Amino acid sequence: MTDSIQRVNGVCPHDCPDTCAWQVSIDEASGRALRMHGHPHHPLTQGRLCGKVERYLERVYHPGRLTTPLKRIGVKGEGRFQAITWDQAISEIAERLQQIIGAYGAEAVLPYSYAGTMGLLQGEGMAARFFNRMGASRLARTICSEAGSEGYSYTIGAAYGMEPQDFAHARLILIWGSNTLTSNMHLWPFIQTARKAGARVLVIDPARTRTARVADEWIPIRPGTDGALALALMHVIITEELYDGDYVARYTLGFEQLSERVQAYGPEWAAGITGIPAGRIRELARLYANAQPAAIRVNYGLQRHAGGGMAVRNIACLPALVGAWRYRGGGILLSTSGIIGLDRTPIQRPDLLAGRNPRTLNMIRLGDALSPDPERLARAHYRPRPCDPAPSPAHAGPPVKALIVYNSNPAAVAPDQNAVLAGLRRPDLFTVVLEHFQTDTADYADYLLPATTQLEHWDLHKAYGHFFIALNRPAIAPLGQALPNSEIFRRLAAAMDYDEPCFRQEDVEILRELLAAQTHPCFEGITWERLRRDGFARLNLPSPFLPFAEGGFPTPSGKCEFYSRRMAEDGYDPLPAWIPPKSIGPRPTSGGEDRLWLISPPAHNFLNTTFANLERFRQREGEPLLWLHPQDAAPRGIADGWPVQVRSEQGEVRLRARVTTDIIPGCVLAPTIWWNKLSPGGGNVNRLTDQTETDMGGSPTFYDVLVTVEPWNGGDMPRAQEEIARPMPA
Ligand SMILES: Nc1nc2c(c(=O)[nH]1)N[C@H]1C(S)=C(S)[C@@H](COP(=O)(O)OP(=O)(O)OC[C@H]3O[C@@H](n4cnc5c(=O)[nH]c(N)nc54)[C@H](O)[C@@H]3O)O[C@H]1N2
Ligand SMILES: Nc1nc2c(c(=O)[nH]1)N[C@H]1C(S)=C(S)[C@@H](COP(=O)(O)OP(=O)(O)OC[C@H]3O[C@@H](n4cnc5c(=O)[nH]c(N)nc54)[C@H](O)[C@@H]3O)O[C@H]1N2
Ligand code: SF4
Ligand SMILES: [Mo]
Repeated sequence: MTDSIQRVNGVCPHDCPDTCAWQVSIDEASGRALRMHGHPHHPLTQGRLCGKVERYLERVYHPGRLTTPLKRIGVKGEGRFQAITWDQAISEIAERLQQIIGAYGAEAVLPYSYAGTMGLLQGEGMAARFFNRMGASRLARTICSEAGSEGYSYTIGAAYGMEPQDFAHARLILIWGSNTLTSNMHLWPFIQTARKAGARVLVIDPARTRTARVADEWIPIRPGTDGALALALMHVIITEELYDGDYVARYTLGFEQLSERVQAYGPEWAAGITGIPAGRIRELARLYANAQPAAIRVNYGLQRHAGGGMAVRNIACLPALVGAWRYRGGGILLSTSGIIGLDRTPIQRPDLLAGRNPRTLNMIRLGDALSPDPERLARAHYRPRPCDPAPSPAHAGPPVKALIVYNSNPAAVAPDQNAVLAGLRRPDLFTVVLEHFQTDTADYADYLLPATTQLEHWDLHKAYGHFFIALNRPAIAPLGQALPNSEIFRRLAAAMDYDEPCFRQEDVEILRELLAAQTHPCFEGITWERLRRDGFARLNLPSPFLPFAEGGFPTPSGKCEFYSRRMAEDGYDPLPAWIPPKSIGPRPTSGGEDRLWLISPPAHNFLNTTFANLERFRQREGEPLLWLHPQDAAPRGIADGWPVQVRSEQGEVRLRARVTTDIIPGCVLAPTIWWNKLSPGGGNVNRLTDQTETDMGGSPTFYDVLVTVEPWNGGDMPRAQEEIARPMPA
């Protein structure tokens, strides 16, 4: 009876550049969702969802979904709760927050959130209003992309570049620090189109990923050394006069200084650092300069190192040097997030701060932020640039007494996990978690509140991997007593006596108002009615989109800045430079030279920790693995499939060895992010990472960690699936 089946337009909320438009088929009689479909008319989605989200209903209807408010009865971390009513939960939370604010000031409250949903409303919408009104500590959302975005923006001016569909017109494609088939699969059809027309696709990565396997060539590189490779490419392009002199003269700043700078950074120098033979670097430079249009897809993998910001800054110079921006199919794509001047003030209402200027804490230093030691709390203050003053412990502000977590799972995703867990265990810390599932973080909550999924609420989305915005309509009724984040914060605001009218606005009203308030020309003609009808719309940008074909960079000079005065003012080297990752420098004595370099990029079947608790996706992924080259396995007496113990200065974990030549010698790779409580030994790889920040933007150095690896001698380690039936204590 097809006539009783309706399709509802929506959009995938997850932290993925593709921001797919979807349709949900609904059985009208029962109100139950039957199937997820990729929107057939969206030019990027092209009717296909990824393997995770095409099975989204298994997540939405999973028996583990939280459906009622819960209050802790066990010890923190144990995860024992009792069901309570919404009225009880809201009034008790509000009362406790009022007490904390009364005793310590509003800065003692810290919101903690990231990109569980990228929605403008269920992300930092009503929540932002609530915390602005309160005057709570602010959170610098640095955990993913800030280093690269900063580095890119110093060179280009803002975080935007090529339109992804234009990769179809490239003759050479460099996939640089991106596992496109895993983390950005809707770009791939355009890359395939280019290949059919003769383009070559090269992948620069320490691992032979599934993307590297199907590319024309894998160029293995040591992690954290991409900045050196880019310098050497510029050296060759300049000394062999392969650059586009006309483009450089018209549209770039600082070519003379750059030429002088790269003299010292020849291919022989870079070979010793990157592990790529000098001859190969020369060939690559010539190929890149001559094969126009050449496109670079650079992703965030290569900026999770101590010099990650500068690495992206260096790479971002390349397209201007060879004039690639002139052509459709030429240029570079890191993110499209900087393209729209989306004005968020109508939804976030910074005016509610009413002149207050609360401190900003860096989310990647949650371990420090939750420490009772004022020196560590001071270190957690957000300090994105060298010129930003470091606060003294005396001025660190009140200790964090309340933590309100939504759209994030810090117990599993944040670096230096032992420090994070020590904080979450603090008996005097009041913790509220809004979630779909009882995550590792939820186990530490005093109150655990059930949130709706994207199928159950309204939202509006912009993308960071293309130029479309999309409207999400609820397809089904909320499960159990679950509520949208917006409604939870609305009720909390009422209980706190925040009586501004903006806390009584309904979701649809907020979104309509947000859209109507946009004055940027790229929103012209994008109305609520149109989005309701079509589901999505391309921003009003020229097509084809050649943003810098004739300069017009959004930098202070209007040019692509090889030399950046702004960098000098902010405390950086104003020219492209080599900033080594911390794992390359002098190694501390404890482990000596037998230490290996750990990277932990996204697992194919999870999205960060989302999906990692669901049987199907865990089965597809197998179990927490450590890729290890035979040359590193043999001297350690490790065979394929053996349990291994991996240690860093921060902590240790148990993983299963996958001995493979898919990873370069000296480097080990652990696909992640697994849940702690579903991992052998009760911890994931973030037990090993630390709170060190990148050179720019105060971002994490997740892929810049030295570890020792040895066989695990605690007897056979149960396979992941057995483990799950019987979670192991930490
Ligand atoms: N399936 C899936 N998709 C995802 C995610 C997920 O968890 N799973 N996560 C989402 C999120 S939050 C993000 S931020 C995005 C992008 O997330 P990214 O972290 O950019 O992920 P990848 O595209 O996998 O690219 C990382 C690649 O960089 C490589 N790499 C690591 N260090 C270096 C280095 O120093 N140099 C070079 N050249 N390569 C290096 C890794 O081996 C890996 O292949 O993906 C999103 N999409
Ligand atoms: N070792 C290592 N660590 C990493 C990375 C890595 O590559 N290696 N990657 C890093 C990166 S790039 C990122 S972006 C971060 C990701 O860190 P997070 O953004 O914390 O990502 P998730 O683990 O997916 O957690 C999101 C949580 O939000 C919940 N959620 C989703 N939608 C909603 C909603 O509408 N309401 C509420 N209340 N909750 C919702 C989900 O159930 C999920 O538990 O992790 C970082 N950590
Ligand atoms: S996770 Fe990414 S690829 Fe999968 S449906 Fe969502 S936006 Fe599309
Ligand atoms: Mo991310």
